[in-house]
Amino acid sequence: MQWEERPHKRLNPLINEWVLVSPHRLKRPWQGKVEDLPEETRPAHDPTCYLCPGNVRAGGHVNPAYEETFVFDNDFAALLPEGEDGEFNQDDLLVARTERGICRVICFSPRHDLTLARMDLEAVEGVVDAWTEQFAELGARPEIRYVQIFENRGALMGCSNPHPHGQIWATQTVPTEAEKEDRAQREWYKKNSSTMLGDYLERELAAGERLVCRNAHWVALVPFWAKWPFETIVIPARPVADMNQLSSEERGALADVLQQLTIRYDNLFRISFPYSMGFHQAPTDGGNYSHWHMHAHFYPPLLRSATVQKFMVGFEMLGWPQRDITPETAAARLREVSGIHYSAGKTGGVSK
Ligand code: H2U
Ligand code: ZN
Repeated sequence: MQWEERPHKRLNPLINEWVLVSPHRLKRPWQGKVEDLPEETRPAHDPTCYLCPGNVRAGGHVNPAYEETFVFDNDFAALLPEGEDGEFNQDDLLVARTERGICRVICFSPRHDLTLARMDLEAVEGVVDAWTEQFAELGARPEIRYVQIFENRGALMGCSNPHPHGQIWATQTVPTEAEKEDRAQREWYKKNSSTMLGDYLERELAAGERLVCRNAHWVALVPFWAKWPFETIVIPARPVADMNQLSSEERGALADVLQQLTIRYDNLFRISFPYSMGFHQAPTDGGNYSHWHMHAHFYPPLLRSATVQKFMVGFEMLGWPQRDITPETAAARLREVSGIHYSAGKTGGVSK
């Protein structure tokens, strides 16, 4: 079977859903294009930015003169920690439930002009440490069963501010995506006595064709079932369920692999590459989650250039997600670009 030429479906075993791959539509040569967009220049401190040190946020809060990372409760939180639990059910058709939670914002750096890809390694390590602290603190709260750490990067992803930052939403129940992954990983573990992603990683390391970058403890690759053009998954070599279980060496290595990956993303089209990324980790309700293998997903929407974006519309909304460029081709593109940020030397923010 010529899988590179024939339309086919691929299974995402983490959530038990399919993606349609149509490689024959892209027999044309690689059309990745570097456009002549002016390099966005931003000041190191923007007096109108609500995330910069010393500035005023909504509601009158003043940011401290922070020097590394800074975490605060979201002033427009989507979930609130207090309140009574309640349920509404009319004939199992009109069903509603209260959901409590905590939403926080995490500034990655005091520097308004940097991004994860442009920060030095030590600063990215600080971000990983801050994520780990937040996960531990929020996950320990009895009313919290899941901690979702994520970053929306770029206006294309609906991000409101270029200042390097992410968000954390901690919820009373496990959200849908994590729930699906929990179920699939649990079944795999019961059947095989090993984690699904551990077994998957073994195959990917042997095959090599979907790998993007790696170090002693982490591997970034385009998953076999990727639905976004340059989607990647970042997997720890050791099957750990959550950040609490990472050694300090593994945390440092996570910062390194994230830096390698985001630099490659930026170099693809020579822009600050937009994406939504986030970690999937075991629920924090104290249950047995040895079947969990934590990981990060990167979902970038760009397809062939800085201005050609993939939309999930039509058949994809109603049927299956679909892709033209194969995961193997996408991984090769990401491997081919330099591991040194294209702006290195210009911003002074890049260490390698
Ligand atoms: P985005 O990066 O996805 O735009 O999120 C930024 C968050 O910052 C958003 O959730 C919050 C918004 O509610 N925010 C504050 O908490 N305080 C502010 O003064 C402005 C924005
Ligand atoms: Zn700022």
